[in-house]
Amino acid sequence: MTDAANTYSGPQRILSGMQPTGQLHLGNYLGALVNWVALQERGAECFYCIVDLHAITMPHDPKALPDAVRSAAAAYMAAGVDPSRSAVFAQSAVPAHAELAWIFQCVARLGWLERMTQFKDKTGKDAERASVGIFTYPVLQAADILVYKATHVPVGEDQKQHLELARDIAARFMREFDCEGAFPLPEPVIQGPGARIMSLRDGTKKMSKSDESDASRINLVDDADTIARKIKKAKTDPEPLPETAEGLQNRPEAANLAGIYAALAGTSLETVLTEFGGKGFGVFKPALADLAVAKLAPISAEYRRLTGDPAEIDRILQRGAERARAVAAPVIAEAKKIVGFWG
Ligand code: AQP
Repeated sequence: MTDAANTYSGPQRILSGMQPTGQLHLGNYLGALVNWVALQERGAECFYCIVDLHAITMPHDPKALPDAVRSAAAAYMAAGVDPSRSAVFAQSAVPAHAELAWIFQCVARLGWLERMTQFKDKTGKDAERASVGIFTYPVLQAADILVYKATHVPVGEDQKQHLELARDIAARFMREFDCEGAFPLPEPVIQGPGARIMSLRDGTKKMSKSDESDASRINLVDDADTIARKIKKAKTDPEPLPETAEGLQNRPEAANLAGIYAALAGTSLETVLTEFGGKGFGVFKPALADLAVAKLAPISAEYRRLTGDPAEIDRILQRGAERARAVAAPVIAEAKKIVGFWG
């Protein structure tokens, strides 16, 4: 991580985004959306985009992409993002993201990107055949953040390394072009027991939209029966829940389910274990299913209502993009001037 000092003195601003690559799930909700809404409620200036430029780094269906963007926007709003307070928009509607990403590609070093674990996880042994876009993905992410001079980025634990890279890029840009204070060094906001939600089928793998098994995740649009069934079938071990968090070591599935309960209840892992320690999964799983249904049913109902009116979602996305473009315009103009572009 960069050890540069943060000399930026502009306003506090929040930026985050998700890929329109499938149904948003409990990991996206507890790891990111809950914090997005909390920051909005605290009165912060928030920019929440649907990162469709990132979505095309992997094979995708162009015909399905616009609806996937609308669906993600509806999920944000169903989870509590209020478009009259927070800008909700598609990344591709603000060209300054791609412009700044190019400048940052010329600042970031190849060796930095080679260390990114998500690239290795997503491409596996097939890295040679991966798109260049998936390799430079974290540079675009740095541009997403810094094109708004965002100071805070609410994300799940998996994005920590990318946030460190964004800080390194900002610091190097300012050093190289002698423009200290031009950009903030953005801080990740990673908090709560929901920061890392794992697959229901394998407690060592993160819950993910692209997991082939739908049983591995709880989608925000799953109905009550589906949620209860997925929790009932979730992988566990034969031991009862322990009374303290230390007892969850080397029990990834038990730790995951207890963590999900804590995050949904808005409480600590210790409190959950005080209540359920010594009890088996035959008792714990139905309690977790009831809690998950109670928390997610209103989100799912609101999502269905919102997706029933795609024209209204488009209007919201247009308004969000206008707000975003207005904030990004002077930042990209300043960055172009700093690197010496003509005009
Ligand atoms: N399992 C998770 N636990 C906690 N937070 C998570 N996030 C994702 N999965 C978990 C957080 O959700 C935000 C949006 O992620 P994304 O859609 O941009 O991409 P991702 O991190 O790659 O999510 P997926 O589900 O794994 O998508 P695919 O399968 O399309 O790659 C981020 O803040 C992330 O931390």
